[in-house]
Amino acid sequence: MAQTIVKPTFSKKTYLEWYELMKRIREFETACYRIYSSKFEGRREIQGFLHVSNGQEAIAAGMTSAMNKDDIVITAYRDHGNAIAKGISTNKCMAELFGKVTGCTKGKGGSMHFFDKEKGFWGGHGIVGAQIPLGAGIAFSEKYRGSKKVCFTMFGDGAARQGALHEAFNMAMNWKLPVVFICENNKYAMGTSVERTSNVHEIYKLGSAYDMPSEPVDGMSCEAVHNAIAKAAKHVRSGKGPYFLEINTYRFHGHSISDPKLYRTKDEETDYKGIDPIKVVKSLILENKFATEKKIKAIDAAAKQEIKDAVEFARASDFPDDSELYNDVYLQKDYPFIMD
Ligand SMILES: Cc1ncc(C[n+]2csc(CCOP(=O)(O)OP(=O)(O)O)c2C)c(N)n1
Ligand SMILES: [Mg+2]
Repeated sequence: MAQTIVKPTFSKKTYLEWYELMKRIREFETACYRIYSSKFEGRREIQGFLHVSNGQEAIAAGMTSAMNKDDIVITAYRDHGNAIAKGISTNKCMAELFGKVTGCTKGKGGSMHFFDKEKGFWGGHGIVGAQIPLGAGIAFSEKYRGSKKVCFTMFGDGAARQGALHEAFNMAMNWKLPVVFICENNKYAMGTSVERTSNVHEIYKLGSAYDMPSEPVDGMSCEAVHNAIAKAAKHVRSGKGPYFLEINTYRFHGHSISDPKLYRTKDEETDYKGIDPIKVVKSLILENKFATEKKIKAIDAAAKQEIKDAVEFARASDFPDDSELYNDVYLQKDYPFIMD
């Protein structure tokens, strides 16, 4: 696939905002990949699982420009980019990866469990597909309380094969809940391709079983994502019930850091890197003289510095105190067996 220069259909301001956000996310992901794979003063600073979203940034960018600030996002464990897009500071995100008390989940959640209720980011969920009914539940709560918020419920192509999806789709349609279901189809669930998990390869078609309006979206294009999200959100906010988008994308790295990616070809990777959304938006900005090379370099440098600062912040922060162990988890302090 050759990189194509698209004529602008959005304002200069929007393209620059998309570029800046995607660049910040890419720098964050690249930094945590590097830190995870190395040691600092003899120890690994980021432990546990780590799943990065390099390549999928146009989804976060297009969603951010199309949704209302007080809308809600809930997603799976590949959550860093969507959390940053929803406004959680990179300091808090990096500190969470370092297991520090200043993290967005006070250092107890790690990579898979970013969370910030104030920002409308309801996680970060490690159980594949678990967030699909949770997202429908959040939408139920918003409808019940009469708010106009939409809950954007995101999941992967692997999660789309979970039974919970069908129960959630059914009830969400039946109750006309304000939810946009979004499948980030990055072609693989760990090392298993979409083609190997079902006879139905076009995941958006699952919505038709529930009469849910559903469509595929080009997830390497910020414009396409924005347009689809805006259309879906308008439909949902008018009270007509859920909408389902299958956003087709690609993860440049393996499933997690330890994945050697033996299940896919170098040609496939090269093709998708040719349509890297950051490169596409950068070319469009330069071609249309929305910014000079110098301005682009300044945005790049600012993103690099922000993430460098976030690493310093995380490094300098404290680990949670032992007394915090049972706070904010689904266990009661006075539950008998934990006292022994
Ligand atoms: C219920 C459950 N089953 C299996 C796993 C192990 N697992 C972790 S990630 C994953 C693949 C999910 O792929 P997908 O939904 O496509 O998301 P992606 O990693 O591509 O973002 C699996 C099977 C799990 N975490 N939870
Ligand atoms: Mg996947």
